Amino acid sequence: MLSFFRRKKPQDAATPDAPKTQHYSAEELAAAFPSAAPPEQAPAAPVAPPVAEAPVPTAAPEVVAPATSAAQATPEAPQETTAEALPERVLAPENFAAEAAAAAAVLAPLAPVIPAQEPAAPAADLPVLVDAPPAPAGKPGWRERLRNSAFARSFGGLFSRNPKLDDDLLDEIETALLTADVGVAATTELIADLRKRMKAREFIDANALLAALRADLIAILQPVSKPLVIDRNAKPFVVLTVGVNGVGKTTTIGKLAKRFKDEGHSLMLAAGDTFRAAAVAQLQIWGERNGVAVVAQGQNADAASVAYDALQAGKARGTSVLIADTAGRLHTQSGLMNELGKIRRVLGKIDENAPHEVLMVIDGTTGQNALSQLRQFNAAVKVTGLVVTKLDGTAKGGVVFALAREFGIPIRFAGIGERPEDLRVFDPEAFVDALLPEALGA
Ligand SMILES: Nc1nc2c(ncn2[C@@H]2O[C@H](COP(=O)(O)OP(=O)(O)OP(=O)(O)O)[C@@H](O)[C@H]2O)c(=O)[nH]1
Ligand SMILES: [Mg+2]
Repeated sequence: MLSFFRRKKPQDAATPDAPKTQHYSAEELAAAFPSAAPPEQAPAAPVAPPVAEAPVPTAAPEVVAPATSAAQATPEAPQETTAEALPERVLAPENFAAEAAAAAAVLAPLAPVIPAQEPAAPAADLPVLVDAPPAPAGKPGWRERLRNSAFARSFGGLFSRNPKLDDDLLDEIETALLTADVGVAATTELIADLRKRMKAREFIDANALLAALRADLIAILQPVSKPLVIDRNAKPFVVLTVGVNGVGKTTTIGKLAKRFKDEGHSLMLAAGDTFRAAAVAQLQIWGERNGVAVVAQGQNADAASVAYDALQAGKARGTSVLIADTAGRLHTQSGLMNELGKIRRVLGKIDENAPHEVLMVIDGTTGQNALSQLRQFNAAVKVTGLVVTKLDGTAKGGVVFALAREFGIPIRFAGIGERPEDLRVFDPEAFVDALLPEALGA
């Protein structure tokens, strides 16, 4: 079975305002990532005068096709790929070369096509295949992946140490919630509710109190449990991904691409992280794996221009979903935050409803800082949905409750591992069940 991708960790990420200009040759890339063939360049389109309304018509995008034989092209028969169907090596749909040529033709009038850049990426930036199975479906998968969370660990021996219904038990629960990053406001409310009900003798034992806490936690998350619905009339439905460095934006795009393809959507990706050549290469590899066209202009291109070109191409082709990547940026850097506003405005010139979803990716290990991240991104670009990643491993998990309570922004997906199948539609019951199993009170 094929699977997925690990790369540098957030703490390794360079500061977003420092230009990242490291280049690698195709040979270095091939050595670092043997299963990914270098992307083919779409046929060069003729040079045409720039279009007046194009926001920043610098260089035309290249639509990068996965390495697939043009002779095998069957344009009208998109191939569905599932994880089970994927062989060990990179796959692409048979019709890809024809699709890429069609996209190149659409993009031709926009501006000159720049020569193909060799995918230049440090090995650490590329998704690496690792041999690990996806988490099982449903609640068992969530339990398996979240069992090491700080939340689950702080509650581990709590009920066996405090089997009696008393203030000590409540104090311990309060400390555990705060330690797990649930936040002061939500914790205070939860404890006040439990205390009131305990005094009213509503609980016959500690187990009953645990059941009430689980229900209260689920109730905090229910209002934000609103799955992302693709409007099939949008053509394309534009998803703009944003977030600070290294949170999992590009990986999430790769996982979403597989999900949307499996659901029968036609897709296009826009390589809007133009800070690093490696970021473009990383997205291209995800594109190859999923057989999805990637619109790119290479490193240092204007991100808004890439997004604009991609949306124009997607519209012309009748693509159903366009997902745009952006460079990671610190929420405290106002210049970079303003750039996101520009991307949003430029997309709106083509489709006033675009982007239809501004998906902010948040690293579940971040803790309370996630709140100020979301506050700033929301102010800059109006976030409409969240993805909380890296909830597997040692994430505290509690910040999800704090985010839900303070912002009420829908949590669309949760990342509970690195395989495409490990991006789960957010499920409050499965999440709370994994953090705080019923059996703890037994
Ligand atoms: N364990 C785990 N790792 C994840 C998850 N999502 C992403 N990652 C890892 O997080 C690392 C960073 O992921 P990227 O997708 O490159 O992050 P990014 O936000 O695009 O990073 P920049 O473009 O540098 O801002 C990679 O090693 C991913 O494999 C997840 O849900 N669980
Ligand atoms: Mg990225």
